[in-house]
Amino acid sequence: MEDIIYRFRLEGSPLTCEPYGCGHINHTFLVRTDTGRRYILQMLNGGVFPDPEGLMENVIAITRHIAKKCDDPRGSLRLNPTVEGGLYAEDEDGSIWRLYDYVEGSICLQAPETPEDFYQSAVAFGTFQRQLADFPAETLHETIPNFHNTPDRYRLFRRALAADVCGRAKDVGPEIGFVLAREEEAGALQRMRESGELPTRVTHNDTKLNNVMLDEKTRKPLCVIDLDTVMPGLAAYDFGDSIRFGAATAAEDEKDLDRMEMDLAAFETYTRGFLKACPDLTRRERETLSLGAKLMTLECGVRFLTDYLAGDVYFSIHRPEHNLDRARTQFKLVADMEKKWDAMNAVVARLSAETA
Ligand code: ADP
Ligand code: GN1
Ligand code: MG
Repeated sequence: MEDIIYRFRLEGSPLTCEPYGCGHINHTFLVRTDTGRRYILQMLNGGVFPDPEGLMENVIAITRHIAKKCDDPRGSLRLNPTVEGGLYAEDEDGSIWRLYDYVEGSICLQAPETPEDFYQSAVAFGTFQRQLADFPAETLHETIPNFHNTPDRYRLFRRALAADVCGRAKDVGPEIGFVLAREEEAGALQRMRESGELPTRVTHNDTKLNNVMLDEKTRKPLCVIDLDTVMPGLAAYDFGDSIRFGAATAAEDEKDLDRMEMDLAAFETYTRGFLKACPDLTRRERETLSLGAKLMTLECGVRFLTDYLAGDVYFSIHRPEHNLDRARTQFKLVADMEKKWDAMNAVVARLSAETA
């Protein structure tokens, strides 16, 4: 049992506390008590989040803002107080811990089981963005500076490549070539953000399918979780990262690249749900949705490859070449999106016209 659990006010006495979920960043545990209550206990990854107190201020404010707009208590993550009355606890090593209610009666998917599941995840993330449209964005802490600043991700990639601390660069020549060949295009969204061409919104920035909870019976959205990267951003980031993960025909770490493609039908399904939930996207924002899909996928691949070169210091890995396998699937997806580029844009244009 993690001792830290006793710092929180629980209903009942804790019986079990076990590692839980498939996140790559935080340490997540499922806690059960003798009354049958379940909680999610999380230790924030201090190496990833430089300002955990600022992050928790964000999470507290965002969950309160969303809870006010929902009738169902499961419509927002709910933090539980510590015995001292705070909403997070610091352990003797300086790590920050928090305790959420377990979202009961929910499912969390690693891949859509039906097109409808993926559609509902689009509604969930689109609704999340809309619920935060009146949130004061300037009060948010930037929990990871330059999170989706793709040129900055290239800068970090080049730095890891030059340092090559594990001597791995020699084995990944084709992957390095793939990244460098796309550097100019990779900066497109960042340039549009800086020029003011695209509005800044409060975005989630990590819109993987396993960061949304669906009702296990109705399979409709309950809430969006993993709020650590909620920051000002672009609609294309959230749309794009969902496509990267959920419109892929194989898992993020699939070794057989022949199985990895971007499913155009799934792309259409997600686009329909996202546009329905976020009808006020500007024309220019809609025009950049496909670009968001391609660049979020490329950026994620660059990040996995950077971490592979740096010795696997950021993402949790479960086998030696895990980050390299992940980078390769992302590059395969990007290449497939390049082939399907005109079709992707045609889907967005058609659905935009229908919802205008
Ligand atoms: P990470 O940042 O490491 O991805 P998450 O906050 O996404 O951490 O949590 C990891 C996993 O734990 C989620 O994908 C989900 O399966 C599960 N999880 C997290 N919070 C809850 C919750 N409140 N109720 C039920 N399951 C949860
Ligand atoms: C991480 O925390 P998790 O597992 O939901 C990462 C995302 C990546 C994703 C790739 C804070 O998401 O940016 O896209 O892995 N989160 C952080 O699967 O870096
Ligand atoms: Mg997560």
